[in-house]
Amino acid sequence: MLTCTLVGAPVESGASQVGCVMGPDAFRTAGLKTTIEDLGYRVVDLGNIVPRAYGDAAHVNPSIHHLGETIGWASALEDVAYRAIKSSSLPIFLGGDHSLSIGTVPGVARHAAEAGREQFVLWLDAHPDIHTLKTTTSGNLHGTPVAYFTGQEDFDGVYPELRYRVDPANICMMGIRSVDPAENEHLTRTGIEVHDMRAIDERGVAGPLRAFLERIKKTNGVLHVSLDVDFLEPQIAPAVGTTVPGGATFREAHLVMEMLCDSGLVTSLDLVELNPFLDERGRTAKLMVDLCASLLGRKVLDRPTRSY
Ligand code: 6HN
Ligand code: MN
Ligand code: MN
Ligand code: MN
Repeated sequence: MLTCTLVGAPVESGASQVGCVMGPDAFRTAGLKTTIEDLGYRVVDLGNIVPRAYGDAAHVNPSIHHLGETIGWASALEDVAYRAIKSSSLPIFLGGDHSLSIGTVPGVARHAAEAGREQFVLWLDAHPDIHTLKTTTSGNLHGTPVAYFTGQEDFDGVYPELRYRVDPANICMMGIRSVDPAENEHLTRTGIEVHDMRAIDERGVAGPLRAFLERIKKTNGVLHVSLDVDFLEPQIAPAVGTTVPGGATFREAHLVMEMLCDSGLVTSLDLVELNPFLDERGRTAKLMVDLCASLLGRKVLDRPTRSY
């Protein structure tokens, strides 16, 4: 039986609004564990982890806040992510804000490197989260994970030493619709594949995703999926502090999950930015659990798996 490990990471130091601290427990209340068990998995819930001991950390960019705390979380998460992916078929990291990926992505990338596989990342988000410490103007560190784990300079000696970076050529972003000017430059410089909402309006999600999955299959790579609640249209997913209109629809999001399931390539998952304080009767938490179910094999009809 395949084992799925749930890791709660109630980090909210990377966001400007409080509330993500309640995220992991809201996923549990929405029935994540039994939903996954009903799909035939053994589920181990490791509970909520705590950050490494941290002190005050300062940076020349005065807008940055909660630097020490966010690094404390990242360092604990890198370790737990590595151990969780080593011991199970699918770790799911329950955020917490998106600064969680500062730890989870390098942690799973270490496992991939040791297995001689290439690490790929699918970033489902309204934002590219590719600020460096110099370029962030909000100072919210959930806007920085992609710049860090692709090895952009300027994190050296501040964030944990990056031993396992992800090649920008192995990243695909979908749902993007809010990009700061400096992030635009970083995206151009790194050449990361971005399917913004304009592109999805024109081409849909299936074509670009199929091409990315084929690329992963060809290199025998492994795939980490990072799902930010704000990837979704705020009318169906209001529980996030950084809503941007014009997000993925219910069907677009499910199709992404169903294709990911059929691909068999997903080896780890972040569910991030859920802020239960902003939810309406738990509907966002429930939708995220349903998306997770689609990713893990819930089907509309029992028919042979389609190959993507
Ligand atoms: N997220 N680019 C904006 C900032 O503050 O740097 C938004 C970041 C959003 C972060 O979506 O995880
Ligand atoms: Mn494993
Ligand atoms: Mn994000
Ligand atoms: Mn976002």
